[in-house]
Amino acid sequence: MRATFCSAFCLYYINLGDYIYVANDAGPNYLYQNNGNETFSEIGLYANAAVAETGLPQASMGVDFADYDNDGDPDGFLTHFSGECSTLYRNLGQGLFEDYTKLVGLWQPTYIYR
Ligand SMILES: [Ca+2]
Ligand SMILES: [Ca+2]
Repeated sequence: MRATFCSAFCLYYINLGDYIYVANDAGPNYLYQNNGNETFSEIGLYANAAVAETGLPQASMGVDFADYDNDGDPDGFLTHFSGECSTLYRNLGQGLFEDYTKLVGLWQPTYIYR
């Protein structure tokens, strides 16, 4: 696995079959695909699940996967540092995702904690 930079522990394992999603504070997030031979390949950018629709990474703080649209594929929801919006990655199947944050109206940034 690649080195990560997390000011807080932001590592989550999900059961997408054979994938592990790692939410990184600083930098793109990682999506590891099981190669079936006891190794994993990092495919986050290829799968379109590493950075926001803007192409920029977000300061990820938490992640969970659930099938919000009931199509059988688990979708990813990430929270980020204050001042950034949360991100919804819709699972298109075949290990590919699309940023649906704006489409579902979740694009507004969270409030800064004071
Ligand atoms: Ca991140
Ligand atoms: Ca789904």
